[in-house]
Amino acid sequence: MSARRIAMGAAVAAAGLGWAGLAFAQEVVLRGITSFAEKTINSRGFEGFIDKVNETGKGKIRINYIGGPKAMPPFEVGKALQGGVVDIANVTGAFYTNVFPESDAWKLTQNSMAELRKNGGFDYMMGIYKEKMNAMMLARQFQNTPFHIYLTKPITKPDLTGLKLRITPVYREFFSALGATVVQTAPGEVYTALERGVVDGYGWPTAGIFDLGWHEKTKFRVDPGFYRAEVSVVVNLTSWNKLNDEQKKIIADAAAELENGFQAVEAKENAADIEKMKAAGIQTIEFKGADADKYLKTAYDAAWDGIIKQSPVHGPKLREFFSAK
Ligand code: 173
Repeated sequence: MSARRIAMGAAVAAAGLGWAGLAFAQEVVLRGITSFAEKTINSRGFEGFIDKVNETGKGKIRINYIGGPKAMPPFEVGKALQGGVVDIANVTGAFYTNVFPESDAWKLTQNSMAELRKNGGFDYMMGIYKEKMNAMMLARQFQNTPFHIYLTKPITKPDLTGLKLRITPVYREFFSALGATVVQTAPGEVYTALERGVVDGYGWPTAGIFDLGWHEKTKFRVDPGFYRAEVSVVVNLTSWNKLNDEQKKIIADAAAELENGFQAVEAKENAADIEKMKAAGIQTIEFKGADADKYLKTAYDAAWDGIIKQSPVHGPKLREFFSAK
């Protein structure tokens, strides 16, 4: 509860619960955080969602936007959400495998979120969210954007032997299977790692490197892309359950609008960044035929093997729900 709410509550009590005061005191304030730099592509959807909630929720519900990685390290957001230190977060599953390892499986979905919400896959995953994080996913933004390997040195085949790459859990098993040495960092450390030559490249989705200045240090993008990036709005269940139906609806409506509307945004952003990379002289290394097949098969097999090893009961179920039929 914010200091202002406590103060208002006290004022309302002193005034003998006047109607206007009571209505004002009922405004609930949720603490919101993003695990990506503010105003960059991975945060903009969430920032629009907050604006929408605060506009339609006036006097009823408000999200207090605390900010991004300057306020909280990205790999701590899941724990903060689990413990109710924050109520609502913009985050990707790879950043909270320290809470439960299955969170990273979203990257392996080959069915749309609309399909997963129908076929039971979403509900199955929400059971794990509830049990292990006391949380629920409200909206997935990215769902048709692959990741790529970005490099400072060229390669000619799907073999990363001798290269040191920056990773998150998204890329660990795959890059390791291709022979790379890997080093995990938050996005905020990638620029310096490239600048100092500590890494020869990194994993990242199709869009976003210009937001972070990484294009200055990047010479190659490897195609095809692999997996599907996931960035979502996740809410603490205790905080959610305290809301009344009207407050829940304001949030749920804004979330549905975000999830359904984001596919047009990501398509446009991805196309724009591919053009910008060309213009910036970033060359494409494209695997074709058997090399491309091997590359993608290694990507999915290595990642599923990793998840199933860590989660022998849920892993195979998720693979069934998430894989293309
Ligand atoms: O590379 C990353 O930091 C990462 O895991 C990620 C996941 C989703 C969107 C953007 C980056």
